[in-house]
Amino acid sequence: MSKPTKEQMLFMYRKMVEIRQFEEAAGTLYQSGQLPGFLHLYIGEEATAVGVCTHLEDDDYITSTHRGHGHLIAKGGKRDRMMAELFARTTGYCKGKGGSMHIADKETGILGANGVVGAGIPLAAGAALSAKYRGTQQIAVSFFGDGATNQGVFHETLNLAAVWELPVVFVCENNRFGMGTPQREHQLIEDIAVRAPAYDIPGVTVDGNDVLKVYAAADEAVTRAREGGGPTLLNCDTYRFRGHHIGDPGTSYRDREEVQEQERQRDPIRRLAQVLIDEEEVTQEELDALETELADELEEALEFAKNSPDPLPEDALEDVYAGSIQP
Ligand SMILES: Cc1ncc(C[n+]2csc(CCOP(=O)(O)OP(=O)(O)O)c2C)c(N)n1
Repeated sequence: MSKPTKEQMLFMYRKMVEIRQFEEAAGTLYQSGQLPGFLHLYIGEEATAVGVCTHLEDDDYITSTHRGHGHLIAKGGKRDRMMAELFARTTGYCKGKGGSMHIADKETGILGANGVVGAGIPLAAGAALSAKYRGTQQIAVSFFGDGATNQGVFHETLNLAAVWELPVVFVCENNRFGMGTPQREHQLIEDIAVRAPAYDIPGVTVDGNDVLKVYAAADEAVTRAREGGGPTLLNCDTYRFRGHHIGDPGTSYRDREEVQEQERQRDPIRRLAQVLIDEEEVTQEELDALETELADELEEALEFAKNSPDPLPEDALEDVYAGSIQP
């Protein structure tokens, strides 16, 4: 099993904390009425995005979901421009026109969060096909949930990506629920990796809340894709600590005790902190200092977002790709 260096582990810790802080702040801002739009929090699932994206180069691609902030930060998205997008300001990644579910940035290979469940899966395959056609070393990664694996587009894409040996990694984040529906009520399989042999590609399941396990499994999948070996389905067993969206308390379809148990036992940030302290001679004080530094940086990101201008009404006519009928 490939093991990251201490520096890589600290980098992954930093990224997971960046995501957690961003999400907690976004949740508070939304609930106090300061953010327009909608919000799906990723709290508890940070290890998946970070364990995978740590292997990616700047010019590799990712496609994301409605629960996308974690993927974007892990791939290099900046919290100030993301926060500005949530505030619908002109300095946001989409000039305030996209919001939480549509953040995209071609400079960092982020081909978009996506409000359509499963829609990022074929987009990643398309990006991988383009990389293969152009003969580059780039790969594409698609993140999606357990619910998305019931979509036809998941099956069609895995089939074609396998046939064409595309440089793509399919990363399922099985957080055990599709909205308020527990996994056992929307599919009879428990281990989603069993869907991979149907397309004759490797399927691997890991503890998605253990960033070191995700890192090791992603290493193999990314290397395989980059070296021309074709796609892998990487299934990360994780858990959503919060409701499906910001307005969902998340308690009507699961026991409060179950959530508390998951938070106690499987918090990916606390688990990595323990490893750093036990095995890498990092102190709690050093981790606290890092968190303070990142909290200060987030404060600056917030100030940047709040002080950025709103779009003007006429900006709605820019960046429109549909043709218009002139009278
Ligand atoms: C094509 C489509 N169908 C339905 C929805 C409504 N919807 C939004 S999120 C969601 C559940 C998705 O579950 P999953 O893929 O497991 O992702 P998770 O929310 O658990 O991260 C559904 C059904 C949608 N956005 N798009």
